[in-house]
Amino acid sequence: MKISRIVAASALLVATPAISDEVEDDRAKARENFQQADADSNRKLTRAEFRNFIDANADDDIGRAAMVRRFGAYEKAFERLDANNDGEINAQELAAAGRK
Ligand SMILES: [Ca+2]
Ligand SMILES: [Ca+2]
Repeated sequence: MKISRIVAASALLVATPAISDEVEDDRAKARENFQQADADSNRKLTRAEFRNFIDANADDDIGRAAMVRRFGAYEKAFERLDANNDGEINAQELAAAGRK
């Protein structure tokens, strides 16, 4: 168990820089988009704010945002991300989804 975890960690370390840079880049952009979409700056996205967030991410070609936009699946994506069902998406809920 422990060994396989070390092997996995090593595999991450030797991953090509181009790919990890890209991921890091996307994360930074997504963070920026989150802040811009969060109109009232309460660090949570309502459905309307989330829509803007997805559109901005789609423009930047981040994750599955373009697909969500193409299919108009905002509501579905929102429901899936809103883990605690409070009707808003916070940074933790987003991060948890990003790890899946
Ligand atoms: Ca907000
Ligand atoms: Ca929530």
